[in-house]
Amino acid sequence: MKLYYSPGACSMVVRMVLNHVGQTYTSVRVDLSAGEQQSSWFLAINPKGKVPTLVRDDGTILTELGTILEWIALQHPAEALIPNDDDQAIRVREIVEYCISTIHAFATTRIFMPAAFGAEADRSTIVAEGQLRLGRGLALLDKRFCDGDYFVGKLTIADFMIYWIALGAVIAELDLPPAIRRGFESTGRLPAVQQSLVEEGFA
Ligand SMILES: N[C@@H](CCC(=O)N[C@@H](CS)C(=O)NCC(=O)O)C(=O)O
Repeated sequence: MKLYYSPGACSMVVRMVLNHVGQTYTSVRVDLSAGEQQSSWFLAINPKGKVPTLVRDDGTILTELGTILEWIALQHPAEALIPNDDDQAIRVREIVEYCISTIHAFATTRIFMPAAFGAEADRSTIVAEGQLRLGRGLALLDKRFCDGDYFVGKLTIADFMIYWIALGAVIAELDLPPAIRRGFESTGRLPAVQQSLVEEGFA
């Protein structure tokens, strides 16, 4: 299995989950800041020009973060990273989707890749809007978080996703609301997360 990634990008969520389930894989860095995602060699692998991109052992390619996370979880049913309970499972999917298509797409991307949202001259306004949206997203997640360490009360793919969103908030020097902080600390203690931070140059 091969993961195309960029350090600290949303591909890190895939790395954390692969490490957690003990999947062996190699990883290939795509330099987003140099625009390598638009290079012909990478577009030949993923015409969308995005990481994460996962090449499975049979050579077929998976794209879209939520889909990749779900596929890894389905390959490792014993880990129950998508709960067996249907209602919990659908809540996990709902939260992963919200993190990707609302918080990541419109908040963290504004903060960390502001050029995608406008001119250099507007950078501070774009980043401020991203911070506002990230704060709102985290507050919404915080209200729905279980009393325990994990979003639905046990570890699922949603926790790795929320960890990555919260890591972005910490890097952006935003305060984490209380339940999100609790989850960030619990998920952050997992060996797979620690290993991923080292592998992506954060520790
Ligand atoms: N819809 C995609 C979005 C992935 C995405 O936005 N990836 C970012 C890194 S976090 C990326 O590759 N950006 C490069 C670009 O947009 O040029 C998914 O869910 O996988």
